[in-house]
Amino acid sequence: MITLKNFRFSRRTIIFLIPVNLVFLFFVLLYLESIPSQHTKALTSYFKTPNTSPTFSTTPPPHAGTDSGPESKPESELEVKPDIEPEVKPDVKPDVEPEIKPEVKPEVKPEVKDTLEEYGFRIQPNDVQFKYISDDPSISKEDAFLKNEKIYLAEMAKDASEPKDFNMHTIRPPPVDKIDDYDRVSATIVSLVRNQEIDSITYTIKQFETKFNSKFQYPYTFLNNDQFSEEFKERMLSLTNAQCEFVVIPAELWDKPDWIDKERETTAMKALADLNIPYARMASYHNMCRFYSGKFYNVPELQKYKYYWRIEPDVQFFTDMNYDPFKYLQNTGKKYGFTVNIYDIDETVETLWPETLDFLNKDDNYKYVNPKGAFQWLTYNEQLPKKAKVANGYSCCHFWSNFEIADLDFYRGEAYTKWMDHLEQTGKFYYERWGDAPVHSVAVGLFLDSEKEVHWFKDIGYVHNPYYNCPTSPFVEGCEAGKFCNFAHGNDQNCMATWINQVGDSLKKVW
Ligand SMILES: Nc1nc2c(ncn2[C@@H]2O[C@H](COP(=O)(O)OP(=O)(O)O)[C@@H](O)[C@H]2O)c(=O)[nH]1
Ligand SMILES: [Mg+2]
Repeated sequence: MITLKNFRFSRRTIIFLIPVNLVFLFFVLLYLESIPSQHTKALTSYFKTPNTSPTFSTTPPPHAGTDSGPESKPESELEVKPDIEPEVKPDVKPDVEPEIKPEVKPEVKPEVKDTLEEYGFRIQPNDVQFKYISDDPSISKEDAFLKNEKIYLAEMAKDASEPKDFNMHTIRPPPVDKIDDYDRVSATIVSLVRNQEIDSITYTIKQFETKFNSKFQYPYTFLNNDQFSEEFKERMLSLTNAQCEFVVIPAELWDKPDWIDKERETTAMKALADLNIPYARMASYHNMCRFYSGKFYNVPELQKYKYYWRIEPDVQFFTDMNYDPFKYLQNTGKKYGFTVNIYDIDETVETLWPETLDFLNKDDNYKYVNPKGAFQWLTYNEQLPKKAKVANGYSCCHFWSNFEIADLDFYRGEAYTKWMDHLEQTGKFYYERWGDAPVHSVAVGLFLDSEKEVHWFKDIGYVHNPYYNCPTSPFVEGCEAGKFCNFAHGNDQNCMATWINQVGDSLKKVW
């Protein structure tokens, strides 16, 4: 029988049992410890499941509250569980870049009222005004002219080989054998022309091809209010390897509207003719001006293009172009490019400026005015003060639109479209003789940033008789640097110095 004595553990048994117990105890403790952390893990994985709310959900899992343990705690406590991290949403950017709205608000000056006296403009709802601020109010027109001529000649004496504000090496012409593969911008060379101008447009295109387009082969769009003759088409096709489109302008974009008052028109034409205003009585010239002002960018065949270069019969190009000016505009964000800057005949635009101000002071149209506009250039009145007087505050300075390289979307935009609707309903393309050049220029001066969006193609030597842009440049041949007019008495028609003053130091970044 087993006696108590017999039951006593032998020393060997005790030595064996101690580690066994310790191991058992260890596992028991480990198990007890593991219970809450498993619950926590379950809860954590619930909150991290992909279909839960993107923000940290306070909704307990379906089984919460039925079990004992952490899940049955109040929701507020669940919310602050330290090891439950809210789902971190990856920084997913929307596919569509957020639209960057152009700044249309006027610069905020401490005293808005002072801007008219200090800076020459006030741009507020139903209160848009412009005023020329002179630094020498008593200057005579003769002295103003001499001062401006000096500014112009000094500027033209500087080298103007190429613009400096862009890496021109990236927009060079393609190698001759790669021209078919050239990655062209959406652009066309535009010319409104009549069949009888076949020789004078041939003269233009021959040079234009030599100096520029044979290297790039941008397509031509010839526009006419009549059918182009076969002879005309064949001749143009023989001058270029580029594509040519011959377009008859739809009558509604060309013809004078029916509602124009014939009597008023005839009286106005006679009044202008009496002043020896060129083309005063020429109905087709009025149509042309209206078409180039407010219609040409709506021609169906031009819808596929964003940029255009306008050329005219009988002009001359003097610069051997070694870069793509459309790509230059596109890459710099510029919208309007010009070469010649002159005064218009004031009697032809007597009410263009007042009508424009009427528009800007209507509804919320003030918002279309770009606070960086060329207001001082638009209102300058010292060199030819009679101009600004007759034109009711408009200097008559304008970019000569027989040369233009520009962005068609500028005209297609809201500001230009609405303003053009306003001008159109006045009928004054017929009751006065508003030209497309002052019309484009007033819009450029009001709606664009004069320093960033308007470009003087100073490097492009050009003449439309009698006015020149002739730069100092190794790429120019055939004109005299700095020459402005074929007749000395026409030099006072130059408005470029006012533009140079307007854009100030920004010109130094380009030239
Ligand atoms: N198809 C067509 N083109 C015209 C008409 N009148 C003018 N043009 C063109 O419009 C542009 C400006 O006319 P232009 O006579 O040169 O005017 P200016 O430069 O102001 O003297 C030129 O390209 C002309 O060929 C017209 O009645 N029909
Ligand atoms: Mg012309």
